[in-house]
Amino acid sequence: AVISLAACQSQKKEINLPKTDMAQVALIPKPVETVATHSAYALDSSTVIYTSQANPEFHAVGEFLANKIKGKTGLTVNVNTTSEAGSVDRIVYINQSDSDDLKTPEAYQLYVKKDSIYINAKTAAGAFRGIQTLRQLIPEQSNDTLTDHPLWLVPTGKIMDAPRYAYRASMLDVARHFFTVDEVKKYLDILAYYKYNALHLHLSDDQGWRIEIKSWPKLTEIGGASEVGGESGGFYTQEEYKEIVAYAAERHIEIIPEIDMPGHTNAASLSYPFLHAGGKADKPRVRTDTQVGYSSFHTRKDEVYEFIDDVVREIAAISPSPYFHIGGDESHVTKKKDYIHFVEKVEKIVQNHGKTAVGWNEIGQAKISPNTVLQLWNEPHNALKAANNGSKIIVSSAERMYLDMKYDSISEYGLTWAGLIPVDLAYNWDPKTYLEELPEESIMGIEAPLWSETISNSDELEYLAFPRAIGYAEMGWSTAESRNWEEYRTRLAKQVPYFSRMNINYYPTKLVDWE
Ligand code: TNX
Repeated sequence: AVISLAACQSQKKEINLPKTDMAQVALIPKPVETVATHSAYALDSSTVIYTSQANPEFHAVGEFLANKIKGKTGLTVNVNTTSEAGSVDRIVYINQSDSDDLKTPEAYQLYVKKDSIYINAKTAAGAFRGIQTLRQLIPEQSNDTLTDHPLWLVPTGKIMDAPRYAYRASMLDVARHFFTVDEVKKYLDILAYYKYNALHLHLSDDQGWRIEIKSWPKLTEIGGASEVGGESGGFYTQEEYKEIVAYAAERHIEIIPEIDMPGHTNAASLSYPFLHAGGKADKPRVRTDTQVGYSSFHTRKDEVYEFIDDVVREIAAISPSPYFHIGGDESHVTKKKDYIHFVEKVEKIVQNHGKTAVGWNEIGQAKISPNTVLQLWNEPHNALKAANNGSKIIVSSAERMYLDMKYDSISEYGLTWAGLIPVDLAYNWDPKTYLEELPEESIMGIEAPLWSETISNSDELEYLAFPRAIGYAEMGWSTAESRNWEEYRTRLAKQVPYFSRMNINYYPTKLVDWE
């Protein structure tokens, strides 16, 4: 007769579980503390997930886990309902906890015991991060010999974990080349697996405008119809944008919209010529090249600010993020005094719509308010000045973090203006020591931008993003002391089965002995 493991357990017959080592699993980002207890939790269809009942957000985290277990193992695991009568359930509890040990919203505790798993967190976001760790602990291969059906042996032990930085983001430039809703969703899936919590979308640039603005329809009719290289471009309707926001929210990732201005605005000015500065700025025309620094909005016309007010209002209404990114980079044909005037006015517009402004480091030339966030890509002095005035800084060093830089001289896509960024250089530095003068408290977090001049689909996006974005995930989450390239590269090598299963392209750098 066939005897299930559950039945065996109920009859107190122990099967001999092999010795495991939780501390040897290739977890990325590396948790703050891992204590292995060397036994195993046998995952099979008698597992049931229970979540803090009253909280629908925790229930959703449970459903997310059940889905991912299904995808990885094929097992159907119930959430908040028992499995078929008679079997002894092994339970995964996802609990809302107010333990003092959980110090930040994304902190979590994960206990894996022989017959149950506990994930404790203060918030659903914390539980969600914990779920990613559990996903990584579930082996790719089942054990088919211990009993009459396959078991996925999860190593037992405990993990106490919390992020170093509250903000861990990537940016995707959907303006130079448009990326479809599905392509953005796939990127979000991978970012979530490595505990990112924000994706900044660069929604406008000289070559294209990518978000529907109902009060200014030509932005997408005209401005949305082009991209680098001359293909047809594209844009998100507001419904599609909301779909991206909702998909990200299910993964506890925030979408930060950027409308880049006063420079990088050729597509907008082509749609509505009154926006164009004149003077040194190039006359608007369809641009499919990759030049920068030639366009500018007019900074002294009231209609320009009325236009911006409409754009910010419509986007703010569909964007739950507290942040609105106003760009501000490379406005080389805007006079400095006009630029400063513009930034100060647009910052106020953003604030009037209930959002906190974020801008590239050039906005530090203006008198920005202390709650405005500055994204540091190339000018530390502007970041330091803003930080001294109370602003938080997002570290996005072009030389270390630009996902659009080539890995090495033989890599296929990418640019080289900020240097080559091989996978070890990308990983092997620290935001703190990189800019000593910047107090740690001023660093809100890190963001790895992916500009899209040379890429136009998921395969190419993934080639540049992976594996480097995985290193930034660890840089944003794990403690500085726990990071070590030689040890990290062995964990990175073990991500291949995940890449294969999820059909993720990556650059197979020789610096890693891929498995
Ligand atoms: C600089 S970084 C830019 C972008 C380009 C990128 C290419 C920044 C704020 N501006 O307009 O796409 O270089 O690497």
